[in-house]
Amino acid sequence: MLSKEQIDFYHENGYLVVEDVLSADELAALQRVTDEFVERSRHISQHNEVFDLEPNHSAERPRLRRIKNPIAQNEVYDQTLRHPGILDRVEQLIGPGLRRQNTKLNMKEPDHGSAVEWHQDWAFYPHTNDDVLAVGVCIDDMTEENGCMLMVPGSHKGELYSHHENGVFVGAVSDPDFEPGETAKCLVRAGGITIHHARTLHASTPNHSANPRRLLLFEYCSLDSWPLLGASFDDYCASILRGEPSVRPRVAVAPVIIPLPKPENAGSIFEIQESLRRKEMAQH
Ligand SMILES: O=C(O)CCC(=O)C(=O)O
Repeated sequence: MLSKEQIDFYHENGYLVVEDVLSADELAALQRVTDEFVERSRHISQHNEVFDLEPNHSAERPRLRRIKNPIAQNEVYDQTLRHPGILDRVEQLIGPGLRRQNTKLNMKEPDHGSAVEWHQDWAFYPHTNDDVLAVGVCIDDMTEENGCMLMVPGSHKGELYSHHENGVFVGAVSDPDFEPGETAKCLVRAGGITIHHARTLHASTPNHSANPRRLLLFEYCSLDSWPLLGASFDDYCASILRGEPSVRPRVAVAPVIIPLPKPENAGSIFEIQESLRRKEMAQH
């Protein structure tokens, strides 16, 4: 469970790191399954509904950038989504009751791994209230060298930046004069987790180390937080992890910009951010 200090830290700063959430066996299973996906990607040469590939991916040197919707690809990922050590902690922040939104596994292969530009998840999926957050499960140690996540403390209480350029959603802060100011590095051992509020500004640099950085990301919402872009009742019910459906959305004031229209290649954040002109993190 989270301590009062950890809960206060999250509400004050909009993010939190928790070490040692998974057991050694749970971590080993995640690493094994993820290694198997990298092997499978050798047979793929183009993005598809499961794999998002780095531009220089090849059969000899597989460079997988993302496994899409991992909970549908392997039960080990689905079990991790439902891990009591994660759900108990997330419920302390936005419960009682929980629902999932998207899931994804971002990979940064050694000496490569694409940057993720500054963005707020809220820009991708606005809801009726902002009791919405993402958990990053560290499959490898996350270090400064291999492209750890960077957060802007307190930014979840601030403005929503435009993620549009030339009238199209580009999935990253597009203002050419944007400066993140003070940033915090999330350094976490494998088996630990990061938690960040949907409105917190965050990014990560490429991987400059000899070690992979694989991060399994789960988006969790309170049950009374409904997606503004709509959801069928069946999908809403199927996404519930704890608690009962709530057809009475709680509507709270939060800035919203609808993430439309989407660019042509909208398969993953990496593809969406490719159209961004201002690329800050890729330079690091
Ligand atoms: O993989 C990362 O470093 C951050 C990923 C992220 O923020 C996202 O996919 O929305």
